[in-house]
Amino acid sequence: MKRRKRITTSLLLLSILLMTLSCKNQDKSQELQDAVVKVDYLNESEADFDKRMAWWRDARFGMFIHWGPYAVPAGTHKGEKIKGIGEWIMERGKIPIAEYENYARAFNPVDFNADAWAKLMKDAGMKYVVITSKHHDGFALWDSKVSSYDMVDFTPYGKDILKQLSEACRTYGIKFGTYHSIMDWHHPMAQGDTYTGNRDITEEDKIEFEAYLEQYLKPQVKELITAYDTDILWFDGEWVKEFTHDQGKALYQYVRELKPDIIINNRVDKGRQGMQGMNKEDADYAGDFGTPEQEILEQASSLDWESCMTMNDTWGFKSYDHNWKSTSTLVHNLIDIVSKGGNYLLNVGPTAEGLIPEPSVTRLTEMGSWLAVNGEAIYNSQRFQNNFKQGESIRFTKTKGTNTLYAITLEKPESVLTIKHMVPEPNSSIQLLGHPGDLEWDYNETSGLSIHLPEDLLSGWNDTTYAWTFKITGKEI
Ligand code: JFZ
Repeated sequence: MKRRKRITTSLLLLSILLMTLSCKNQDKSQELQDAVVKVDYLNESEADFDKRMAWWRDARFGMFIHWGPYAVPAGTHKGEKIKGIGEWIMERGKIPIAEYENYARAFNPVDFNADAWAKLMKDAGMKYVVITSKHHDGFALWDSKVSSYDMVDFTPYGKDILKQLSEACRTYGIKFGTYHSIMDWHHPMAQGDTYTGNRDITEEDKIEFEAYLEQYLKPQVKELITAYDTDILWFDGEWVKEFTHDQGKALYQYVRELKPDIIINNRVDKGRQGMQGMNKEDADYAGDFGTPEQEILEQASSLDWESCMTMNDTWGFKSYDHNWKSTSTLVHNLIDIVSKGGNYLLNVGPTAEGLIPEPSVTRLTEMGSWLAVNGEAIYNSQRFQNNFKQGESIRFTKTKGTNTLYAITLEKPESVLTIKHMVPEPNSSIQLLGHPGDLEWDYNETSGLSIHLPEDLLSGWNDTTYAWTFKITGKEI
């Protein structure tokens, strides 16, 4: 009896031991499996991050496109001019969903020509594009399988915009990105039908919103990646109360799992600091670059950032907004941004017919002409470590990993241009880009570098000069 008990006990102990062992092994193999498929994209090494961001950092200049059914009313609803930015007309004009849908039903951009748009980007010297796949109004510009509120199923036009544009962009060597709104004024589970911006939300709202993220937003985002291979996901509308920091991090992880080398802006997560939201230093905050809106950082930043800006006062087309910035201002903005280490995402708002407004085309073409001559100071460049500028009218850049330096003057210089913050190599030649021949120069420690500009050269400065780029071999100080 005793012995029996002992055997039973030993057997029991043995089986427990075996069970724990096999359990342990199962844990191990599960752990291994997780390690293979589950990469923690929120804690990426700096080397991996640099590699992924490389093309974007070199690109410097991109086109933002705000386009959707809001181009149809173009700022006027029922004969009334609606205040504010054009793509917000549904909210600002308190237009009910069913009534707004009529604008979508009338959206028929027969003049849309993807090739012409991509060619314009190329001619403007732009290297990438970010187009509204879905803005806050919830309308999809592509043939979505999880929604019929889209370009193909809902409009008389019936063709897929993102398909045409992504293909044309690839033909012209333009990287293709998509703006996607988390807030949705059309989807009932995102409380679109009751959206007011400020109302209190209930537990039920939160549960519904979570379901909207899982069943609608994520599947749509997946389509953007699998069907159009989008290179950038530019999220927005993350400020709605239903959306949480944890959901933001999960969305970032989800997108990276679908396309590991994709680039995602910081509006994917909640908690962006104001317009600038330069939170990358915070490891708990998802997003690859900051997105100051309608402004340029005051100082240079070592974080990645992109200024998005309109050319007039609206993102989406408004027929009566004629407040266009001059080409000179736009070129100066680009130079200022690049000297501080950022990118410029410049917006166009096409018409309901599918045309990019003529004032935008003119300015972009003029910027392209300036870049065709001066682009080597912009693309593939790096900011100066110490001083990005001298006074208000001189900016510096340098070609990555070289001793090629650029001083860009935003105003017509005097006959002697004095430059501090750099020491030329004794045998450096100095040129003004776009002009043949070398310029005379001298250098001493107290007064710095003096470049002598002949009178015939100076008299060549006119209204369409915008800025002059001087190329120097040397080092920054
Ligand atoms: C958002 C959109 O609401 C707007 O329609 C447009 O698409 C723009 C590019 O982005 O607008 C914002 C986003 C962020 C702030 C303000 C407006 N912000 O940080 O204060």
